[in-house]
Amino acid sequence: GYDIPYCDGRQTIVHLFEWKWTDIADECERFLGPAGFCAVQLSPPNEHAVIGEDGFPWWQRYQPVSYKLDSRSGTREQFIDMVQRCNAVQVRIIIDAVVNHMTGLGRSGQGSGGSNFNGDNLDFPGVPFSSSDFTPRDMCPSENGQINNYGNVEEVRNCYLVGLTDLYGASDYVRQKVADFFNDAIDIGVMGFRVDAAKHMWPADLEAIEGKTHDLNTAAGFPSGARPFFYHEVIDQGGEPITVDEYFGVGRTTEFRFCKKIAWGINDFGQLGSIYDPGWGMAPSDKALVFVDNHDNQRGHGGAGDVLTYKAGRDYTMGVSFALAHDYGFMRIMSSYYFDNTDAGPPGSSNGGNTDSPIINGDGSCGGGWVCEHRWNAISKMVGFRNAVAGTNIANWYQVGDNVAFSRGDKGFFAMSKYGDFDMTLQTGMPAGSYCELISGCANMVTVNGDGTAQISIHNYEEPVFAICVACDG
Ligand code: ARE
Ligand code: CA
Repeated sequence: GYDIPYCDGRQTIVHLFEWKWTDIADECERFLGPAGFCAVQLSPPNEHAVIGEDGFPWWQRYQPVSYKLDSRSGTREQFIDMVQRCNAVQVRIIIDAVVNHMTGLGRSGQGSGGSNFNGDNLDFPGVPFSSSDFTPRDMCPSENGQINNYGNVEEVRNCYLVGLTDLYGASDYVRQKVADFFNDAIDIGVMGFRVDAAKHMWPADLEAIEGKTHDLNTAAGFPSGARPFFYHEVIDQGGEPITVDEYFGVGRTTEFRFCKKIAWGINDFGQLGSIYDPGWGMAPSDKALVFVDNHDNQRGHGGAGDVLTYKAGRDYTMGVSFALAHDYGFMRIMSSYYFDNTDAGPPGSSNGGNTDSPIINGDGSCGGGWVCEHRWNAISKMVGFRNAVAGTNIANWYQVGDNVAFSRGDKGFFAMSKYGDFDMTLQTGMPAGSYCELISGCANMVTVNGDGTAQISIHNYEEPVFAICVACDG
């Protein structure tokens, strides 16, 4: 199926939002591989509009001009080199695939790869797409051709999302062009795709496109017959007719309710016990792609509200650590750049639309405007924890007031204390032995007794998190 990542047991994707390909290749080798990451989600790698009048915003990359691999993040050659270098250290590449639409109306000129285009004329010679490749106007029931009412399924899927020229996914030609784009990436060695705005595409069209895709490239280390990994951006928080389960046949879906659940749970630990809430329509674990925040909701775009971000540093550390310790869904970590202006592009971009490389400080943190949440001590250690406990369920649940703890089968034990002040003997479910507490870098050694109990201590206000596991010592 399309819901299985091929990562040799590695359990976490990191979204390196707006990073350049050359920097991602370096990051795979110097950090992501050794830290045990499964994959990197890229910003859209294909040719996009260049929107200088708005200061080269991040969202120009969600306005495709062609499927040439030539974007703000780099050239085709740089893309190929990145895929190869990341694959070589077991870190896979996932593309953010924007295939519901092309640029907005009113946009024209030259894209990031030099192709001409004219949105108003539905003319994208770089593909090429022309007017017959866009959803016929009479199929969109809204008066102005835009999506105004999320309660009308035809409108959501056949009209223009914020003025973006809507591709006609029922057309064989369009399906083939999109599949060609996917296959080009697959043949280079890419593992999977985040399908942008999948709510606005008919599941049958996605099924047809995915059905045309190649198996993953065995020369890149994938098993023979492996299908690409797909997760679909479907913002379903209840209350709309389009629901995530419509997409389970074509892969996983983004689970936006998880963001809220984590934010509410960190606010009130009493709510941490029901993070996965099937009664609210949340996707089952093997269909859910989960995250604490994403590039939209961290800045008030799609699905915002009640979301933790890097701006709430301590709460964010707790939220991501808890999410990584939990057994629900396949996890993606957000890696951001600092922003105040919600339109602002990456560091360096206001100056001509290019991107500065992150600076890696001596202590492993990032500079140069990059937040690098994935390098935060507790978060990166918990990525290792999640790998070590994969396949186990939550057990030995304990939650009293502002403290929570649980085991993952008999393979690991996690605890968190909101104000960094906790001392208690708890059942860990783990074999007797001496364990390195991961977050402290083994400064705290923990003894699990013959009956599975251990003294659990947290005395760290900034990183009030505790984790031990069988297969992650050292
Ligand atoms: C930009 C300008 C617009 C302009 C347009 C066309 O901001 O003013 O009209 O260009 O010229 C991103 C940005 C947009 C940006 C777009 C294209 O967020 O601001 O528009 O790029 O440059 C809905 C969709 C969901 C979508 C969110 C943002 O369902 O798919 O809106 N998310 C993805 C990406 C975005 C990206 C796009 C789609 C487009 O992750 O980064 O947009 O490729 C309720 C509904 C949700 C709805 C939400 C917000 O919660 O349930 O379905 O999300 O409201 O409307
Ligand atoms: Ca559509």
